[in-house]
Amino acid sequence: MDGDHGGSSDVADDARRIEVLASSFEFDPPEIQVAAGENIAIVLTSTDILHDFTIDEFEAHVAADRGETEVGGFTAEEPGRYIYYCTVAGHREAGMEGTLVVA
Ligand SMILES: [Cu+2]
Repeated sequence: MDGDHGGSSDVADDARRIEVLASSFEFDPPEIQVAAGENIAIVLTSTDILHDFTIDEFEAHVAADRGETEVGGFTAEEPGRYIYYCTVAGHREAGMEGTLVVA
């Protein structure tokens, strides 16, 4: 665990793994599409400093320090468009956001 940025949200056994790269200050990909009700595992790799991937509505959270890869899960229950972002101080403000599309 990485101190302030805490543990990862639980990952379901059948989750679909989606690889995400985090760097200052963007996510690759900037948009992720999933099906409503689908179990997702975000496989987050940081290319530089500590970053995380957070979706408030689904309590999704995973943090990765430089060069690390960590996994965190969520289930997107409701169709819609949601924001994923990095909670490290100043990162979201610097543009570190992406869009989760649940269809
Ligand atoms: Cu960040």
